[in-house]
Amino acid sequence: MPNKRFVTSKPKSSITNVPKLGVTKDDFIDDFKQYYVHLMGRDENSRSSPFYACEALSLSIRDRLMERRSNTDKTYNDTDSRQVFYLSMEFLMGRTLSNAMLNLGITDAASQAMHDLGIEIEELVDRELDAGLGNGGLGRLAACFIDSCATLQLPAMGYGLRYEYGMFTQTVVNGEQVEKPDHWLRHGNIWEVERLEYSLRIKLGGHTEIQTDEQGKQRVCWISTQDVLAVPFDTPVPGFKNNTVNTLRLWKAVATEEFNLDEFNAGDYAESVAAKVTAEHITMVLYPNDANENGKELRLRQQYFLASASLQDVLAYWIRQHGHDFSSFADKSCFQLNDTHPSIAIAELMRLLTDVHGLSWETAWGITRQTMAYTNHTLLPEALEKWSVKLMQRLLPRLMEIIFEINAHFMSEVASHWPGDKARLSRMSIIEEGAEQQVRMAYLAIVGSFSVNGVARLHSRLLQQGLFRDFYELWPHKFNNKTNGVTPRRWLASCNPALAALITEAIGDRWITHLEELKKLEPFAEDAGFRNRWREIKQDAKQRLIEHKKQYLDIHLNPDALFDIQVKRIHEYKRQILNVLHVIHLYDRIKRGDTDNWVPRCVLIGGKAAPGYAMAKRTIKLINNVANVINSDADVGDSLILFFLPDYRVSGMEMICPAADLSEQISTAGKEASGTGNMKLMMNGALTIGTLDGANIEIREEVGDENFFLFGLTEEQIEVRRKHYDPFAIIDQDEDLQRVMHLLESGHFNQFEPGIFDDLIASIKSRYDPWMTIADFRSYVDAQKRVEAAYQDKEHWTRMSILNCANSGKFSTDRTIREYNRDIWKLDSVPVEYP
Ligand code: 26W
Repeated sequence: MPNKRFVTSKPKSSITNVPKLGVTKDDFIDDFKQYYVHLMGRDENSRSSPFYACEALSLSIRDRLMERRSNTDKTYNDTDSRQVFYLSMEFLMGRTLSNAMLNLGITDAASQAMHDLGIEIEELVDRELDAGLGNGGLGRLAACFIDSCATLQLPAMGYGLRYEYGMFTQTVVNGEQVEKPDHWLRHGNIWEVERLEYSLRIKLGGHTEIQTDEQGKQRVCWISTQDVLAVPFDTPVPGFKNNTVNTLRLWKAVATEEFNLDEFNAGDYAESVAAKVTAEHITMVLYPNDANENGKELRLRQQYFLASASLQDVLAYWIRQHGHDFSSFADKSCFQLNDTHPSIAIAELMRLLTDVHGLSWETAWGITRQTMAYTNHTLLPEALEKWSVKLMQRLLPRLMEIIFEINAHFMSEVASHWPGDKARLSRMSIIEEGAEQQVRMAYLAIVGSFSVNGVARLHSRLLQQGLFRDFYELWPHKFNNKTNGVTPRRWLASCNPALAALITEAIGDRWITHLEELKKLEPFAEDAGFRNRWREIKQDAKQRLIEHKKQYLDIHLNPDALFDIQVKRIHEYKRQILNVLHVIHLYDRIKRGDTDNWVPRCVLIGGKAAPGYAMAKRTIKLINNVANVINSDADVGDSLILFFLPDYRVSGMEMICPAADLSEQISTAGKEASGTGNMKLMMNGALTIGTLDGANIEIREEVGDENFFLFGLTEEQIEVRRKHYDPFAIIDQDEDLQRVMHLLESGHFNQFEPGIFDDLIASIKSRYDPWMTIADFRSYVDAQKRVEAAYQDKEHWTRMSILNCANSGKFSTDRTIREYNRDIWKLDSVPVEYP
């Protein structure tokens, strides 16, 4: 007999059937007060804390998101739609509030509500901490992708890790980078919802055993593991004014409730509790390396934790919907792997389908190869992930067995395609032989998936002809290109409202979701009145950037100068040093009095260096030292300013790109897979000075050579020149470069710090400098001269600025995602009704 108190009766009304929330100014005022006064217990009349005001507004907006999210979920369930799952170790989301208001179409109502309450909304927006759960391009791309998926009404879900500490914050002390942990969750995170009910168990360690099940079938069992719980936290991802709100699900590692009984009984209570802490380390911190794999065990734990939790989650959902019949699983699901970081998912899906759900190897492999797709983001050999077989055997013994088996099948496929070609077998093997056996994760990713793509046309071609050549010969149909993009909601509509309003006034607002419509701006480049307004908006943005920086930094910038911007991770291949060489050259010209037709410049460089990357850190020191000398030289004055912008991050770029005149995209040709900062700057009317690298090539193609400052060796020329590269001879023949090198080598920028730049100087003077900085110096300086000449003619510069924006339509992630969907995912768009 059930306990009477718990007998359930038929509900009179469903719990989830709550009245719809309004979106007028008055609705926001009511809800704001409700949260501010009742939930937070703050006094309405002494509103001293913008923090709580920000929380109260955000909570009101979150309610609207949640309502639409459950509606969206229900629609996807009811329609049993095919779905894509975007697996990424990084989602660099930045701030949420203003983007959420924009996409919900409530910016005006919410702003007016706050205004009526005596609060300026900009102040609240600026209080929000960045969710910095990524390093750079790859992580931000994931964030732009899920925005576009929601806007295109695609059933897409992001899966990632909920790091307790995101990308470190950077301060500069005595010109050097100092890293501080980014405890971004310290005041909580109101945008997420914990979903304890969907927690999952993740295995680590232990060993495998063959056991016979009730049906007499032999099965591999992975036992004696140390398990960790994966707890999901969901963040809503709204589409642009379309009622779709998708989900980003981030996993947190939590210790299981069990104690290690042996240790406990032996009296090692403290040790057994300490083991719990180890489990929770898994999602403690984001690795701050953007291009150097370092084989750390904790990183492998993170990768497996993400892959296993996400796949188990998808399978559990499948079983709730369809039972244990997996025959149409591949028709309904697709996984996109953001680089090799989550590619252990290929082996994990095999494990789950065979060991746990009892499918045959062949059936499971068929499903895996039809559902997995892999995106490569870099050609740099030092960034290609390899895991030691020994480490994998210890941490993931069952996964290692599966990878060996995948490789055995694959090697026989290669052998039958190229009979007798031993060299080919060893080149293509997923297992690299050598002093220590290693798993080549990129090869596992290619073998286990049906699609392999690069992120810009050149990059994809180089993958096919170079890095993955053998695989391309075997499976040409797998390879494709998907040129990157950025979301125009955040990177134009929201970060540059004045420019967005001018554009909308001229051509209507369809550009926000159909960015190719910006093309209609072209005729306005010939309209003097329009150009004037365009210039004013740029000028205001510069002023705003200056005022903003002044709050935190001792900075003096000249708003009438050309704003010359290079913001991105600090890396030798991105050649921030080439930029500095040019600045030193300009300084030298001023000192020599060679200043006819001078164009005043503010050169702003920002970016983080991986904490273990000595040369990148030394580059930051160089920028700061050169800045110190130049900025304090009375002969220089306002003619030339160099500034290092500390703690460059998503919200930083939102302030910077509206103010940029010139975008520095100066990587060694063939090294930058795509670049996406180049696109944000172009969209906001900056002109590019760049090499034929990554997406620069496509940017130039769109905007035309006459609106782009091209310089430098091509990728082919670089590879030819490399063989007989002689930087000494180049310096010898270039008087300007000699003078620059002399200033550097004489210690002019490090008078009281002798020798600190010796390694850096030696690296660019080396015949083996992989980045060949000296080779491009002359052509870079000449291109910068063309920039100056163009900037002299304000009207013409503005024309070019408008044309850059007008031709940036291709670089919307809406276009990128449409292509992913057309060629790889093949999802139907699923409109969501919101009565
Ligand atoms: C193993 C450590 C590690 C971590 C991250 C290695 C490599 C990475 C990424 C590949 C770094 C990254 O962000 N790559 C960038 O991806 C962008 C999005 O596709 C491209 O636009 C950039 O060109 C590429 O450098």
